[in-house]
Parts: sequence; structure tokens; C-alpha cells
Amino acid sequence: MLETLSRLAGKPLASCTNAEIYAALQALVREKAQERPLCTGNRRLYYISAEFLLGKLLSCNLINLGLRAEVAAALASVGKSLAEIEECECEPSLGNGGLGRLAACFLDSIATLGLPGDGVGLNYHFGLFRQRFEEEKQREYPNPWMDGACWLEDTGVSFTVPYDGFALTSRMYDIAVTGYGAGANRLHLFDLTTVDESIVKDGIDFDKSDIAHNLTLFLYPDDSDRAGQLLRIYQQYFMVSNAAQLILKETRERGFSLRDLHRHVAVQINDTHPSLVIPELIRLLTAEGIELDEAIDIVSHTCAYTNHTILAEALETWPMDYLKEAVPHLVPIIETLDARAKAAHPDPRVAIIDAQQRVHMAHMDIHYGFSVNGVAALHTRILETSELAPFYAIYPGKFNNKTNGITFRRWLMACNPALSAWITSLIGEGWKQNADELEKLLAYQEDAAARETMLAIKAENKRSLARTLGLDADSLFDVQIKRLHEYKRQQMNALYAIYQYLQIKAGKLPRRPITMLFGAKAAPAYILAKDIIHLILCLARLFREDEQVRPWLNITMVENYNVSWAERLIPACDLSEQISLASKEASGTGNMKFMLNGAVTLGTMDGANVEISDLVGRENIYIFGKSSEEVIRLYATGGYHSREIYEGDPLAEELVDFILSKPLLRIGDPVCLARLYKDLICKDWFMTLLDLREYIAAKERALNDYEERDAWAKKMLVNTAKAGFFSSDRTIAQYNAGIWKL
Ligand code: 26Q
Repeated sequence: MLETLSRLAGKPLASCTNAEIYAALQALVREKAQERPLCTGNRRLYYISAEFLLGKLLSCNLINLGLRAEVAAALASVGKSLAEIEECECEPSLGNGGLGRLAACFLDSIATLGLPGDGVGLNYHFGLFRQRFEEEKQREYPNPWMDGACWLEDTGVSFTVPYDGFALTSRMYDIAVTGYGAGANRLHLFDLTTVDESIVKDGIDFDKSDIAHNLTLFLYPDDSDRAGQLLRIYQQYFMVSNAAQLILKETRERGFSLRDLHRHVAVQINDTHPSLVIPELIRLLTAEGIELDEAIDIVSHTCAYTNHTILAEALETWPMDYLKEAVPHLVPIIETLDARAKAAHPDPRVAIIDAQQRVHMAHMDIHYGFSVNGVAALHTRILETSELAPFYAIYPGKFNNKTNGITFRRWLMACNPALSAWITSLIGEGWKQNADELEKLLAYQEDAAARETMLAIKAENKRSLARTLGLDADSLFDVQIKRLHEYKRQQMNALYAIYQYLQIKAGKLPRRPITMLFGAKAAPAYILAKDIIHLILCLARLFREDEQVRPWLNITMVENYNVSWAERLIPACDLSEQISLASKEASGTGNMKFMLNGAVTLGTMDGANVEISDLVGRENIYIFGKSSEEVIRLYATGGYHSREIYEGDPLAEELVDFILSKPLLRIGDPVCLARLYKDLICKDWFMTLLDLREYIAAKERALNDYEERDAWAKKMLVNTAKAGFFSSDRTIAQYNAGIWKL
């Protein structure tokens, strides 16, 4: 290995800089990945997604290619570590949260199972914005990630994408996707050669109408005005037109007739961002001389849709006017699809084009896709019985559940090598291919030495994070890391921080110091989400500057939370915060990563928490809060008024009032704090105050139990042992058996 790396570096490894070693390792991975045969099969999957939140790729590729140990040894011989070298890698910033990370885990598992399936997306130059904290507030900056060595390979493939009166020429870049021990696939990212990074000024502002220069600059550009919304349509169409053209090209090259497209291709539509692929495929097939009826039929047997949310505001609808302006050639097709759906199903709730002339993307997917899936058991049930009930009545056979999963290669083997090695020493290597084998760990529940090792590994992971962030490694690490959204209720956790602060000020110390770790980006136009970040950062400073509080309570919010941060935070976590309002979190996948790494969950009965709870049993999880049925009923009856709780519960009043207290107003922006204060009392759409008391009680219980170290270690062990179900290998096997049939 040493010689190979020296050859690739062009000089002895010992005389290389870290960047040169990194480049050599990347070349090694490219070489080995290229030697692998691409996965093939009768039917090929195209997983189209606006996001692929890949994370750094070096370590996972080395693991998948079976090279990690050898490379680590070679590096050690020149006094280097893999972690040190991987510092040179810039994390591609092509995603926002769960949906994008899920897509990345799926690519890993699709290749691992040897299934023929590629990802298709866009190559955003600045990805999602880069977050910085300035004066306790989030500020947004471009997030360049393609400088220096990066994984993209220019394929030379390009297509022409037609708009109204002009066309754009694309360029396809590939990233090799290696599977663990088996095949390889590709992630295709489309870009535009004319994009001009220099048009971005003053943070993340740019001329939104200049499509040829701005199209692939950012993921989710601000869409608070018409130009922003049009840009999003231009982006989405660019993604799917390229995807559709690639699909037809490859299908022809494989020697199949386009009339048989559905027999040889499956398209998975990841949320509604790629939904325009349906009319685009129909358009292209009819352009090939296939009759409209037949084209619609073919496409309806090719496309499948995954829903990731029940939040009404996240279900995309586009005004017909905007589509007429951006993609007029799709409009007659969408109108035809709508007319046919209306003729068969006059119920206005299932219309594609509604009375306000808005196009409901999800409705098009459901009528003209062959599968509709939710991402956790509870979520799918809510879609069927409530959110999409009128559709379920029409198409019961299309609906199915595919509970999310995560790749254990990244979320255990790469991010927690100590735990991973110890597991292997106890139960062998089998769990890496067959995650259910983790259950063999249950045999060690009563083994005192095993429980001690579990605690020792956690303690070491905590020390390592503590060194980076300047934390007290003996404190309890309580972690909430996820996109910032009101329904995820970071604000409830902040109210707990206030509760704990007031306890300490009153002389009631916790049994052990507490470190509250947060990581979250707020969408730039989401005012209340930014106010919540402001509150958290103000509290962090307040605690830091108070000598009485500092030793006992610390809030640390990491800047620019991303996959690499998650890989550091999750292995070091004691208590995993999964506290969304029941019914609102479709699944969650962070919850699975924490559990796998031996953290205990504090959560509501929401999303995949329900399945986690069923698996580990109530003694190994802390559940609180109103059930999804109760919450859905409260929304239906309008029966929730936060003010009633605020006025009726002195504790709730005290905690909320603290937001506008003197010590906080000395630090924070009164406008932001007052807005949040007012929202909690007058609106509180996601019912923070409803669950607050139970949340505090459940957390106190968890903190208490944590002091029974040996019993806690058993909970940790059971969590890891029961996590096998959440391997994305299982999820992908189910997608293949139930939907794709590759
Ligand atoms: C919609 C309209 C306009 C602009 C942006 C959007 C938009 C952008 C991103 C809508 C949704 C998203 C992302 C959603 C997401 O990440 N959902 C998460 O998906 C995970 C994988 O299934 C689940 O585990 C999470 O529960 C779900 O929140």
C-alpha cells in the first residue's frame, strides 16, 4: 500500500503534505472504484432527488472497498492518521437534512446490495448556505465545496434543456458510489457551464432572474418572491429534464424499446421536488412518436413517489402562471393529466389543478405514479387515514410503508471505530452485512465487563469531542441536532435550559453537570426559526458568563452543523432529543443513528420513535407527550390555545417570561425575543407548551437514571443491539421487493 500511494503521489509518502496524501488516496479510490463492475440488471433504478447530503467520502469509500485497515497502517508508518488526512476533504454541501441524508444512505445500500440504481440530482456550486454566528444570530454565506480535490468526474455528457424562448446546455458530473464489498453505481449531478459564482454578493444575494448564470448556485434559493419561485421551477425542471433524457438515452443504449420503458426503468421521486419528471417523460415519449395514451400509461408504471412530510406548507404547489412562464411546453400535458384525473375522480380534494389554478405536485405523483410510500409506520398510517385519505380511498393498493434506515458503514463503522471493533470482537463480522446480527449483543446484557466497556467507549468519544469544543467530558451530553423547525421544538429544549438555569440559581443543583449540544440551520427566510437560534445562543452566553451556572450547565451550539459534525456528536451523545410534536416528524433518521451508537432516546411517540420504542421496550427509552391521535384531534377541533396553559401553569409562565427577562434582554435582540415570546403565548402552532411539563418530568427522570451507571449501560447496550432493523440495507431490500423489482 505504501508503494501504491507513493506512486499515486509521485513521491515518497513520508515527504508528502496532508493535501498530497489526500489527493493520492482519492486517486486510489477512483482507481479501485473504476475496477468494479457497475451493477446491472433487467430493470434500472433512477433515484431523483434535489438533495444528496453525502458527507465526506474518503473513509466510507475505503471501508466499502475493503482498504481502510491497509491504508490506516500505511499512514501510521509515516506518522499520520486517516482522520488527520480527511481534514483536507471538504464536505459536499448538497443537502439540507433528513431527506438528503436518506438519499445518500440509500445510494450506499443500493450499491451494497448489488442493485442497479443511480442517483440523479443537481451540482449546486455553493450548496446550502454556510452558517456563521454573529452577535448570537445566524448569518448566511456561500458554502463553496468544489475547490481543490473533489470527487466529481466530468463525463462529457450533456443535454439541451428547453425553456420558453431559450435553451440551456447541461453538463453531467459523476461521483462513483461504491457498495460495501460488492458493486458500484453512480451519482449523476447536472450542472450548467455558464454558471457564474461571482454574481453572488453580500452574503447569499444574487440576481434571481439571471437563470443562465445562477441556476445551480444554491440549493433552495430564497423563494419569498416571484423571481425566487420561478428560479426554483427552472432548477427543478433542469434536474428532471436531464434525468429524463439520460433515462431514455441509457434505455435505448441497453437495447430496449421505449415502449417497454416501465419494464426496464423505475424512477423514484424523492418528495415532490422532482415531480415534473412525470410530464417531462410523457413529453419526450410522445416526441418519439408514442401516442399520448400509451405514454401516460408507460410513465404511470415507471414512476413511484415517496412522501416525507405531512406539513401542509411543505407540500409543493405551483401557480399555473409560473409554470406557463417557466415551462410552457409542460402545461398542456399537466392540463391533460388533470382533466383525466378530474373525469375519473371529481372530488376537488384530489385535483391536480385546484380552483385557484395551483398545481399540486403530490397529487400528480399519486395519480400518475404506481407507488406512494411513507417513511415510517406511523407516518404512512397518518397519510392513509388523514392527510391523503381521499387518495387512499381511490388507490389503496398504491400505498405502502418503507420505514427509513441509515447506512451502518458511515454511522457506526466510520464514525465510531471503537464501538464497531468491540462489537466485532464480541459477535464477529456478520453484522456488517446482516445488521440483524447485532441482536447477538443482547447475550451480553448481564455481563458486567461488557457494560463497563460500553461506558468506557462512550466516555472516550465524549473526551474526544470535549477536547474539540472545550466541554466538561464528565457532564451528561444531551444532544439535539437537526434542521431548525418549530415542529421539531428546539424551543421546548430551550425552555428546559431556562428551567435548569433557574433551578441552579435557586441553589438546586443537578446531580451532574449537563452539556446541552445543539446543531441546526434555519432556512434564511424562516424568521421564527432564526429567533429560536437567537434564543439558544443568548442562553448559551448567559450561562457561560455566569460563574454560578457555568460549572453546571453549558449550552454549545455548533456552527454550520453538517454531516461531519454529526459524525462527531452522535458517538459522544448520552441522551438523544427526538421531541417533535407527535404526528409531525415523518420518520427522523438521526434518532436511529443515536440509538445505534448507544444513546438513549428522550422522545415523543412520533415518526420512527414509535418503532424504536417498540423494539427496545419502554424501560430503554424515555417517552412523553400527547399522542398523534390527540394532536390530530386538537388541530381538527381548534382545541389548543397556548395562552390557557401559559395562564394556568405557573411553571410555563415563568419559563416563557424568562425570554423577556432582564438578563436575556441585556444580551439579546429585543425584537427577536419578543416575537418568539409572543408567538409562544398567542400561537404556538406546534404546541410546545402542551407537552412542556411532561417533557421536563421525563428529562428529569432520564437524568436521574443516568446516575445508575450500570443500569444505564444496559439501556445503551439494548439500544445498539436492537438497531439492526434500521439498517438502510433492510429499507432498500424492501423498496426493491415491494416497489422497484430491479
Ligand atoms: C418545500 C417547498 C419550498 C422550498 C423547500 C421545500 C422543502 C425543502 C426541503 C421541503 C422539504 C424539505 C426537506 C424535507 C425533509 O428533510 N424531510 C425529512 O425527511 C426525512 C427522510 O425521510 C425524515 O426522516 C424526516 O422526518 C423528514 O422531516
